[in-house]
Amino acid sequence: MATPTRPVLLTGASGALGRMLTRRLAAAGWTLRLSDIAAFPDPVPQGATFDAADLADQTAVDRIAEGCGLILHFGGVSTEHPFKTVLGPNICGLYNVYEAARKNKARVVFASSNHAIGFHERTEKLDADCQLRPDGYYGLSKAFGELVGRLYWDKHGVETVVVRIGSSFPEVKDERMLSTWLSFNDLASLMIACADAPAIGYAVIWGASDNQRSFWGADSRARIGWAPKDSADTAAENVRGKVTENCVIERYQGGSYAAMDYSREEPSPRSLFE
Ligand code: 15L
Repeated sequence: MATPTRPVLLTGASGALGRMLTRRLAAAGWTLRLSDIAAFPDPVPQGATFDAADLADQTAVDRIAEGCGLILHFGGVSTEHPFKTVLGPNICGLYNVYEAARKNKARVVFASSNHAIGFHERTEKLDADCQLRPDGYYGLSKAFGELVGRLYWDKHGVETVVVRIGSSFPEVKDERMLSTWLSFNDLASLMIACADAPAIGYAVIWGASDNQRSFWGADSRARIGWAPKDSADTAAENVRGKVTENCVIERYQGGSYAAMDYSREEPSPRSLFE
């Protein structure tokens, strides 16, 4: 593994995934520029600095990204919220991050989410070029972010790896996660592969471990040189029967996010306009 030559900006550093990546990437010898709107709760490791910034503030984003060669963009609202809450960090913030990437000729790894495609049914096996079907305002902002990445590659040559993260937690918590789980080890190794890959262009990868029950199929992982090593399969017995009684949650890949504020009459006719 080559250590990146220019500093690496990690937005969302104070979140659960940001803190985990900080520990691992700093230990790997990376020079990290950490940022978040919230204070960094851990001791800042050697080789790293922390600078608080609001992603909606373009001047602040320009400041934290200056001189960086890689931006791991994990910042912003990370669960379902009203549109107005999502708008600043996840929509304006995305634009600010990509403008900064363009100015600094930086590669971007965009932490997208399965909620960008959450209204696909669980019976479907999706390839990464499937239709975007967001399951809420948060998922909509992730779909927007994926398209910003697409635009900035086509128009400005800014490279992006979109990682459509499933469920990245220390443990598998329910039956859905047998399909969506991404281990911390696999996420960290994916970040390293994204830094190491010689040429990426625009690539979309399912952020999931090697789960037999995965909802997801083909993507660009071979181009990045990444393969997950962990699997949710070993947790199958522990979570057996951990399902809800809500038919919307259980029908769609996005699970509970699809059911939030759901006002369509159920069951919807599958044959129409699907
Ligand atoms: C996400 O995008 C969220 O950030 C995370 O908290 C989980 O809800 C995850 O999706 C999931 O779908 O399990």
